[in-house]
Amino acid sequence: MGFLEGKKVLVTGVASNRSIAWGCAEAMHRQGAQIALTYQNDKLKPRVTDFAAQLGSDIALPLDVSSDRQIAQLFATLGEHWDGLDAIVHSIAFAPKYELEGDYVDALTREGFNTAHEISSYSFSALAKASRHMMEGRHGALLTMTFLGAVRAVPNYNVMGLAKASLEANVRYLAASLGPTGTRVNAISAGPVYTLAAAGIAHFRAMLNQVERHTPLRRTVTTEEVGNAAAFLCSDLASGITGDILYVDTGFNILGLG
Ligand code: NAD
Ligand code: 0WE
Repeated sequence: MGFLEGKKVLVTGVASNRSIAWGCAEAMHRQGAQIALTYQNDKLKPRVTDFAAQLGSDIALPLDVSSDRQIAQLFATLGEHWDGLDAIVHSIAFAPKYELEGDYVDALTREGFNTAHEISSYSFSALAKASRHMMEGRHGALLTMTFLGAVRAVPNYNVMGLAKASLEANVRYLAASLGPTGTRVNAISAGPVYTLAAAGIAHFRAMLNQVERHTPLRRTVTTEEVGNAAAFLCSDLASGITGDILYVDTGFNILGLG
């Protein structure tokens, strides 16, 4: 029997079979969780509906986090399927592409800054707020995905690094706020993975190669490994852990020179 048996989990951010969110959904399903997925737009709807079916679920619902109406509607519709919710995986980030190329100060714009923060950080607290009534008093868990660029200046990550720093602070403030209602809030800081979000980034392959050469485990992390850690953090095995950032990055973050 899995350690998420009987838990109802909402997983956002599946766009392909390489998505970190898909690694999370599969791992949590393996541990016995019931899964609901969301899709960002109509183009992704058939694909995500099929992904849900692969996990024995018929719940695939629209969610563009830039829309307050869609956020409210998501939990209204989910409430028609489920009487409560045990966990949410937030695996969503976006900045305009021009922000992720070249020098930070050169690339920076007010609009790029605002979009990165709204889609990548505000959305996590917006989901926490809108789902509160469904999660209260059931040892619930919220989980989001962050990156080392939140705490180090990583070339080209630029304003996304600021948005991830905000997201990590969000984890701590949400943990303090929701802890008394029994809900835990954590993040996984994943090492670089070749997903759709990474495919558009200049020199991403070179960065993966560099990580492989230097990181303690001498390889990059897999979405299955991130998923297994996500399953743990959303389970009662992690009942004493909240407000934390867990590095699942083959050890890269511990390195100094060389
Ligand atoms: P991905 O492209 O598979 O997933 C990104 C998801 O964000 C997509 O499903 C997309 O639909 C969704 N999204 C973007 N804007 C949205 C919006 N307005 N409303 C709703 N959904 C929206 O890429 P991924 O690498 O799996 O990214 C998932 C998370 O993991 C992100 O938060 C990313 O920052 C984080 N992360 C990625 C890496 C990496 O190297 N790939 C490393 C560490 C952390
Ligand atoms: O968080 C991310 C990437 C998130 C992302 C990706 C895109 C590509 C397409 C946000 N917005 C966009 N906008 C687009 O138009 N990662 C952790 C992966 C990533 O992205 C990098 C990285 C790493 C790692 C960008 C530069 C340097 C390193």
